[in-house]
Amino acid sequence: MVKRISNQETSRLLAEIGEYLEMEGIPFKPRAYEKAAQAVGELDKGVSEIYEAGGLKALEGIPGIGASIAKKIEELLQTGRLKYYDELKKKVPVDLSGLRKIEGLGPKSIKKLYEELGIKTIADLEKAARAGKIAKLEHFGAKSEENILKGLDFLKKATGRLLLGAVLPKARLIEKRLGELKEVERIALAGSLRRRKETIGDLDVLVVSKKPKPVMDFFVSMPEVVHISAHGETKSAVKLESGLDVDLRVVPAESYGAALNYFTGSKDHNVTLREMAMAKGWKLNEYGLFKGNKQIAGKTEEELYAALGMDYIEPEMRENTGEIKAAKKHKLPKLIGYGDLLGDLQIQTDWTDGADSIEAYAQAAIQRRHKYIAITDHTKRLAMTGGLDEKKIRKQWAEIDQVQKKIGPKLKILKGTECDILKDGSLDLDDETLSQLDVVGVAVHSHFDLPREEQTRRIIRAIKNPNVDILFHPTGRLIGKREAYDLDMDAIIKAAKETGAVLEIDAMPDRLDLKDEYIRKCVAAGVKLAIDTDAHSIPHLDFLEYGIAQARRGWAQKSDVVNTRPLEAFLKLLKK
Ligand code: DGT
Ligand code: CA
Ligand code: CA
Ligand code: ZN
Repeated sequence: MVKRISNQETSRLLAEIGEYLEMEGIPFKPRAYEKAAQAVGELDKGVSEIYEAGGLKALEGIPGIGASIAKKIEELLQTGRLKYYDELKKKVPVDLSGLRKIEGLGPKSIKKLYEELGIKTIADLEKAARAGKIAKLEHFGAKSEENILKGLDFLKKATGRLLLGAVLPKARLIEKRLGELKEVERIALAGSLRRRKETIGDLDVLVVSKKPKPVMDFFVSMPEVVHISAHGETKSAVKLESGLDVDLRVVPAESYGAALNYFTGSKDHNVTLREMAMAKGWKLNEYGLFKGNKQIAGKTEEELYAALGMDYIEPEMRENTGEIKAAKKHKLPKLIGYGDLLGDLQIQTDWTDGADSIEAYAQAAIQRRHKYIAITDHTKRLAMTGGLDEKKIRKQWAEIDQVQKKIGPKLKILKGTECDILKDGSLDLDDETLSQLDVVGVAVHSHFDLPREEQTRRIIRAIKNPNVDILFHPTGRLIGKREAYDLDMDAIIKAAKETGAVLEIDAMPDRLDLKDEYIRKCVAAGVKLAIDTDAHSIPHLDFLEYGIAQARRGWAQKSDVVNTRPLEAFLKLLKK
């Protein structure tokens, strides 16, 4: 009997093993477990199903999982336990996944805090930090204590919302499953997910059905449901093991558009629409648009917007930030489309902290119909990633040329870098080297806490370098983990305009940096944008979608984004 252990749980155990091994100071192995954890987390099938169908061999066949880790997963699936994990955990019995949520608190610090102060949980950590005990520890100090307190504050504010990138794949799975039921006539994912907000409070699903009972019964008995909070004929609500709450509502076919509009939101957008209807003497609610008792629109959203005298508004724009006015005047931008990108411009390979080789990325990019990719490994200051220096990057160029020759003209592999911006705004590679690259990206990875003016000056100095093309993850935020560094974004955008530097929309689900508000400022200022994935492994190449969603939330059009252009035109847009 194979135990039903979820991918999420498996992935968490593997990740924790990696972290325990890191505490012990064991080389290489932690990285293998980390990679395996990530691989399992990104599977679209269940590990238990994979194992059931193909045994140990099938587990070994998962990219990123070697023979010995496959055996561990097998033990877990057969016995429901993992002895190796239990033994490691006995030595440092802490709530590792909880403590790891504090930005900057790595496995080694966690071990030390346990050994010195007996800290096992977030609550213990907070108590010790508030009592000033951490500041007194060797290798910690007042600064670390302050950072821990900041991290604790952040965690409190951030709980309860999940990243779009964590929710969307699960939402689509539910949509597919429910959509296959014969009783379901139509299905739609609504709410903040449909607006592609960067974090999701709960998932709202709508269904049109004449026989809702079997649909609801199926919904509440899905395997990942851990709690049923409502189970009715028109509304059910469940909690999934990922922590995601899902509401399912059954609506009548003639109200589908009105219901979809209502439950897509945002609430502020709805309120403004309803006021417009009222001003005409009509009534708008989730059942339709009504003149007296007569429904005049509501079967589709298009019909609803038309009846209210405006153009259709894409869900990503429905935040009541001017879109309704623009729709009335027929002045909405035509947003960049989900299929409009021709290449990816930020990829880390196994030359530094990426998991895959240049060739493997190239093949994967061809499969995804990209026309070009830029290889952008880290530079030497980021020593823990094995960052490249002037000599080593030239060796990489030779490999790129070799792979290019092998794969032919289907895909152009551009030579790039994610060059570190040093504390004073100078760069981590010499100009001679930078000038020979196709795509120079620059990024801040250190000194996050400089005063606003100094940080702004630092970044502006970097993008003024004539060799620099793109500023990567411009504000450095990690959603739910770390605030953006203190920056004058208006000044950065102005400098980008003056120098022709491109600003990145980093599609990594926990970055989505720039955020929508800044994207709109760039669009208004005529600063060009790049959307790329910041891939550290091949599955990350699929994150482009999140970057495009963010661009659409920032009202960006195809022409605002450099990598919608064919190669030649794209290269011409860069500074050099
Ligand atoms: P979330 O779940 O926090 O990420 O954000 P939403 O936008 O999905 O919000 P949610 O789930 O509370 O409600 C789904 C939609 O239902 C929301 O976008 C608009 C609509 N809605 C909810 N409450 C109200 C309300 O009081 N008035 C109006 N007009 N619409 C509402
Ligand atoms: Ca919601
Ligand atoms: Ca909801
Ligand atoms: Zn990296």
